[in-house]
Amino acid sequence: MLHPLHMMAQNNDEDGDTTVVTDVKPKTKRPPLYKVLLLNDDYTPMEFVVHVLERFFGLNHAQSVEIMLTVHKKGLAVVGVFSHEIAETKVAQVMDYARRHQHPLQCTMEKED
Ligand code: TYC
Repeated sequence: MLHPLHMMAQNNDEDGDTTVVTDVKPKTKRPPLYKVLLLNDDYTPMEFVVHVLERFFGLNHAQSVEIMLTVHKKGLAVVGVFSHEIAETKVAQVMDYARRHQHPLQCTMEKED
């Protein structure tokens, strides 16, 4: 398959003996973004979740308490939106940190629409 930059439409003119080459608009595709989600559970202490949000997502204390309470009440919340690589790193950092502290906290990622 041709790269979009190299694609051209070839149109025959009136005479039918000349090929007019028309550039096709280059279609740039920005990479998809991913939501990082935090899931509720019955055991992870609220203060630990607040600490995780401050430590790995650069949120201040008030923002972290607010998101933690949203997760606690609604079951989950989006904690940030990132490129695939950054989202994967955040999820791995949170999962590893929770495991090391023996908390069942779950963090996952989902492609944005
Ligand atoms: N539900 C937990 C509790 O009552 C607190 C909690 C909040 C746990 C957010 C996980 O992602 C979470 N201790």
